Amino acid sequence: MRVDIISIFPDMFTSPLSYGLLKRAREAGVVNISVHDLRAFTHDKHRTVDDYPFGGGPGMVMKPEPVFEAVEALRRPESHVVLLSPQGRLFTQAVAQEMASIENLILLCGRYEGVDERVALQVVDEELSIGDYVISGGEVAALVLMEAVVRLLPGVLGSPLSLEEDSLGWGLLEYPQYTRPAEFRGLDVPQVLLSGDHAQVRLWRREQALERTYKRRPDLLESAPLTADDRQFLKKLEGAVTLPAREE
Ligand code: 6SD
Repeated sequence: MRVDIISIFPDMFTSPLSYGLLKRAREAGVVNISVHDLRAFTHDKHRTVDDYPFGGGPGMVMKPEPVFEAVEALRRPESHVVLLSPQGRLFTQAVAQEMASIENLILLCGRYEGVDERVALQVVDEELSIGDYVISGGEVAALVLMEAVVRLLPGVLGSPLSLEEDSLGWGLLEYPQYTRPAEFRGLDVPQVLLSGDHAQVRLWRREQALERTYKRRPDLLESAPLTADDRQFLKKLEGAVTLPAREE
């Protein structure tokens, strides 16, 4: 996968791309990420990337010319051009899966009050939002997207087992984790985890994941892949809940 990022703050990416999963994936050649300074695509002495909004109002707007030129310089016929913006389609794990099969991604990071609408209309294939909150630019959103997508690329995550476990638990919150010591400040690790009974451990973890999801994010249960046993356990948790039919 090749990713080209266009930003007025290219240095914001240096450190996040140099640690952990993103660093490893880049070193392994699984992903090739290049960050481009939008100002390199200006032609005036001041390297202007913004201007006043037509119609008045507060703040500045990113002017279209540098963005058009940047995308035209970087795009390949098969490139998918994404604008990070609060107006976009919500970026979820399902969208991350979609993105993971794209070969050429161009990520456009907005700043100021946003980009001239003609960019959204003409050069952008889709707008994506990482969530319903406001941040002041697309850079951090682009990094969130890359962390989520790059870990799905073949050869990035370690064992195929962890992928399998992931897909089983997909759509549920994680079960609680413990490590040594077995007792800490009077707090014990649940006995089942010390028992060595792997079937019991598996069952306990599944039920913990279900209970947490039920209590904290009941909305997730609507699309989570649930077994008959899962549904029975949830019914036991609260006799009232009715879950929609499972989709295979
Ligand atoms: C002006 C931006 C770009 C401003 C954003 C994205 C999400 N989910 N919240 N906020 C955002 C992106 C805000 O440039």
